[in-house]
Amino acid sequence: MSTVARFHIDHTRFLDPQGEPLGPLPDFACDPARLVPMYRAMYLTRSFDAKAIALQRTGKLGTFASALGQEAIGVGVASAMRPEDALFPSYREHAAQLVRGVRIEESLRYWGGDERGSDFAEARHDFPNCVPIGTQVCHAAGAAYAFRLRGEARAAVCFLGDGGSSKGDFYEGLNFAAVWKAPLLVVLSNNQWAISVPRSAQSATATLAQKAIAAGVEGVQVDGNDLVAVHHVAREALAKARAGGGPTLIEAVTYRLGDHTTADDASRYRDPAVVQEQWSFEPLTRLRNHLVKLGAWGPEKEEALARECAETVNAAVEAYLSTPPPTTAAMFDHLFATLPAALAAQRDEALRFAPRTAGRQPGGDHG
Ligand SMILES: Cc1ncc(C[n+]2csc(CCOP(=O)(O)OP(=O)(O)O)c2C)c(N)n1
Ligand SMILES: [Mg+2]
Repeated sequence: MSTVARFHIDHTRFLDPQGEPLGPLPDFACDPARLVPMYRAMYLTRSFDAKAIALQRTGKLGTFASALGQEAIGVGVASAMRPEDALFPSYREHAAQLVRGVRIEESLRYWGGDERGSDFAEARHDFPNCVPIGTQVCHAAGAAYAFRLRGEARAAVCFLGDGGSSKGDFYEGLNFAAVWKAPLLVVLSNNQWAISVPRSAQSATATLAQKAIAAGVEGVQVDGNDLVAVHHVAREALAKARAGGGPTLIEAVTYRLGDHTTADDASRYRDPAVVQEQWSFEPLTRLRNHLVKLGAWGPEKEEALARECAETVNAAVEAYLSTPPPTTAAMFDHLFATLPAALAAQRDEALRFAPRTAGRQPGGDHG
């Protein structure tokens, strides 16, 4: 008998949970001009998140999926992307979307059930939120292959969750991306939960990163609450992709500090003591402590940032709430060049009821 294949999975972490360097840091991690914008983006994401939940609770927004505790992943990865790259997000990646230039009011429109929220004014290359679990891996693999065929030095970046890594679409997308040597980065935000199903009941593998190995894709694991580590591995993976080195899977290990969505109550299936303990690993405090040690941050800057983010978010909420709701016919408008007869009939029927459904009706099923 002989061994025909071996593999290992590396785990990257630069800052410990208190923000202390564990060893030499990459150059960017000692440069406040690079780090402070990423801290600000994480803070804005968290401010937006809290406001969105409050809007849902007061009937002004539909179901919303919070990114609380996962801010370092989206910000670290999106900050490593170039404008011409393309993002394929799940429904929990507004941290990445805000860095890409998606506006808060656009995101609110989307979560308010208004599809115009996905017609981004900036970030024109980016795909809308993907609610069907895992399917975006195939979309991203196809786009990455197209970039390669056209000889463009662009990459497709796709986000999904731990639960999504049990889907066929995940393996199929990775498999083709590997065969095609497509410039694809798949970011697996392992927040330990797929709604109420814990990581241990989803996958028997020691890591989720190793699922890439079966497809011939490089798989790495990173501390998803350490922005420095996330940004570093994403930069390396994207440089490799652009240089023709093929796809990478990054498993970013984190913890979902909030409910699955506003339609969920996680206290029914999680021990609050465990959630409380996970707060000591959360990413904002970790990066802030590091910035303070660099002499780049302090209480005054923190207070100013809090005020600024509140103003930005409140202005976006105003813009969202003053947007006239979409027409009843809008849901049929962008499906087909010529609407098939069955849908045309549904459209006519919907219009007959239109007066009764006038006014803002936040909704949308994100289950
Ligand atoms: C194809 C499909 N099946 C089931 C669902 C219902 N669903 C919504 S979220 C979710 C769990 C996803 O968990 P994970 O991939 O870990 O992402 P997270 O929500 O934790 O970010 C499921 C099963 C869906 N949206 N799409
Ligand atoms: Mg999950």
